[in-house]
Order: sequence, then C-alpha cells, then structure tokens
Amino acid sequence: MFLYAFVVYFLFVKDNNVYCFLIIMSYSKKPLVGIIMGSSSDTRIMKGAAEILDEFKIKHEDQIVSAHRTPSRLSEYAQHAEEMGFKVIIAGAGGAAHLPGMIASHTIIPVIGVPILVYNDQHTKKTNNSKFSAFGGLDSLLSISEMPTGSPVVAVGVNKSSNAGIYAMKILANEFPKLKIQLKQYKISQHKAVLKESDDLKKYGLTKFVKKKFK
Ligand code: RP5
Repeated sequence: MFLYAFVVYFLFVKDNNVYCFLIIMSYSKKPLVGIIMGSSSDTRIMKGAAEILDEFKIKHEDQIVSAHRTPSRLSEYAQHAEEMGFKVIIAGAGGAAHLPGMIASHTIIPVIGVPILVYNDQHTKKTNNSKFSAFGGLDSLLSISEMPTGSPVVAVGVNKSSNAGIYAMKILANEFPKLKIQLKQYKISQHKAVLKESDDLKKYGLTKFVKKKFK
C-alpha cells in the first residue's frame, strides 16, 4: 500500500518560535541522485554521501564507472542518468580523477565531484605503495575543480562525500519545499549540538572534556 516509507517529524523551530508537525515522505519513487565512483576502493569514502541522503529519504542509485578502465561507459552512464531523470550526479574519484569532469562533459545534469584519497590511510593490510597518492588528494581536488571553462564541476573537500550529499539536497530543495524545511532543521540541530558541547566544555574544563570526548 505504501510504496515508500514515511516518517513523522516533530519540528521545534526555536528561532521563529514555531511548533509544527510535518509528515516527510520519500521525495520520489525513482532515484533523484546518481552516485558514481571510479573504483570499489572508493566505496568506503563515498558511502558518506549515501548515508546522509538515506537519512533525508532521498533515493539514489550507486554505480562504479571508471574514466580510465571503462571509458565507453562514460557516455552510456550520462545517457542513463538523463533517462532516469537524475537531478544531480555525485562523482567520486582518486588520483588524476577524470570521472566527474568527463561525466559533466556528457550531460547538463549538475555534477558534484568528490576528490578521493584512499591509499594514504592507516589500514594495516595496505601494502600496495604504488597506489599511494604522492600529493595527498590535492591531485584529485585540482583535477576536479580546475575544469576548463564551459564544463563546470563543483568540488567538495578531499573525502568529504557527505558534504556532496548535503549540497545535492540543497539543489533538490529548490524543487521540494519540505526538504528545504528539513535542511533548515538540520542547521538548527548543528547549532544546538555546538552549544551543548560548549556548555560541557565550560562545565568540565578543557582537560576533563578532552579525556571524556576522546577516550
Ligand atoms: C581512481 O583510482 C579511483 O577513483 C580510485 O580512487 C583510484 C584507485 O583505484 P584502484 O586502483 O584501487 O581500483 O580511478
């Protein structure tokens, strides 16, 4: 009966002194966002985008499309994205990171690029030094953000895939007023979280606060 889940949120908008009940449903039966990445290596980083979209009930479709290993899939994927009606594409890639720019060159759907640094982590089993980024993710950041004039891609910070998810929702919010309210509520909860931590810091003092927070 209900094809998509709904959640009842009690919103307390303190600044405007407004109390309201709001029924928030999944915004579409079809995915609105296409998430792609250059390799399965990127999945641990890119899952941040999926998690925040899931939290806000935004459907997304996730795929691996490699600009250098599956170049013919670039145009195929762009066509697929248009047929699917995606409103935004989030594309993550490491190293030379051609994927976001190449997808953008095939479509007018806005592309948000996530520069990825996967191989400089502390994973004990990571022994393949040949895959380490010599430039600590700056290579991917520049590759994505420095698209030549005419085919722009916006870039979030290195590994900041959840920011890409939030930015995608800001674009979608132009179409879905309830999502706009949800995003404003999200900002209010961030504000409250900082105040709470500041109160705790004042109460316990720096030394105890650090021990408690980072134990
Ligand atoms: C890029 O090369 C991918 O986006 C990934 O970040 C990096 C390494 O990929 P693998 O060699 O681990 O598949 O294309």
